[in-house]
Amino acid sequence: MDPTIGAVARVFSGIKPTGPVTLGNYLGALRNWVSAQADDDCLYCVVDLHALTVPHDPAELRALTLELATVLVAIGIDPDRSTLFLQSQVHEHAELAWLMECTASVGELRRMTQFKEKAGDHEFVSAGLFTYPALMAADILLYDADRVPVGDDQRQHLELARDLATRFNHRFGPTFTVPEAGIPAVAARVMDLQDPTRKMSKTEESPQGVVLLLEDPAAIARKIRRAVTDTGAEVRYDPEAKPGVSNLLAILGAATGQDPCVLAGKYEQYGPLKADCADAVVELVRPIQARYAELASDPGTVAEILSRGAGKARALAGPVLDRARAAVGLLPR
Ligand code: AQP
Repeated sequence: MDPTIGAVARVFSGIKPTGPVTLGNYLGALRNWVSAQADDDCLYCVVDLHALTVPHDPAELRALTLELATVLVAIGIDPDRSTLFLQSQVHEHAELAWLMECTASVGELRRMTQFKEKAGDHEFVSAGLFTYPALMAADILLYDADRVPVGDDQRQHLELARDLATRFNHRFGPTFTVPEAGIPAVAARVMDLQDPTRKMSKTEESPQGVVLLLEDPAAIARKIRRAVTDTGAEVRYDPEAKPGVSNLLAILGAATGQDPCVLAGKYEQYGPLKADCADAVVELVRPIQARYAELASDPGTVAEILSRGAGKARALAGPVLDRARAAVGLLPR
């Protein structure tokens, strides 16, 4: 018998406080964070160190960090079941990141498409943006995570984390668990409503194309009703040929637990699809917004949850970091 059958898996994932949480973040990753809690041992992290890789305003970062942690509790991350914490409050992340930077090659970091997209032709590109995937690998490996629920855009970084764990284990002896990516079958990459060939993003300057989880429901419905669709009137799930309609079908499917291909058969025109999609998303966000309003009125509660979470995370991360330090030949502290 497979000894892992019935065993509790360790799950880890993180989100950057770079902007207000989008529907893409929620459908692609966060709702799977919530469902994983039923069976698994979960750690969830607001990865604030990652937010420093791009230009930012310190006061805004503080506000976004607290807002994001509050959103995570509002969507259903249960601090009594899962460990919820801030990356910067567990210093082991930064220290293991150095070991990962020394395990990764410049060539493989250079191949990361997110680095190329974010670096673009900006005059200033931080070294941190380049080494970001090494920090992300450290985040995951510090907790012996078996599974990492992420959206499709993080697939390449996750693959790198697996490669680094495998390389480290090969060079220095068994040290890290090699994690699997948990990418959802539906809505793994929610696209911008105004440009469905581009990912919906927190930091994208596309006010009409990005749906925010905490946005006024009437504004959400308006954006979805005005989403760019494709030429031809046929409703078909075909992300290549019909990216706009397929995006709406994926959003509606994810929001209502239905298969986008099956859903497509129920519509003959774009209008009713947009109307149903708007209603479904509004229903999805309503209870989250109500819970968020309650929690935000008492910021002390979330601060206490984060402090407790950091304590629990440190207790797990410390021994793993010590294991990695010893493996590479660093003397004990
Ligand atoms: N559009 C998306 N569709 C599905 N999943 C998505 N995710 C992000 N955008 C989509 C998933 O959300 C989780 C948290 O993302 P992140 O904060 O780690 O950074 P990101 O992937 O770079 O997301 P953003 O929103 O695009 O942030 P910025 O603008 O700061 O780069 C991840 O699991 C991600 O896959």
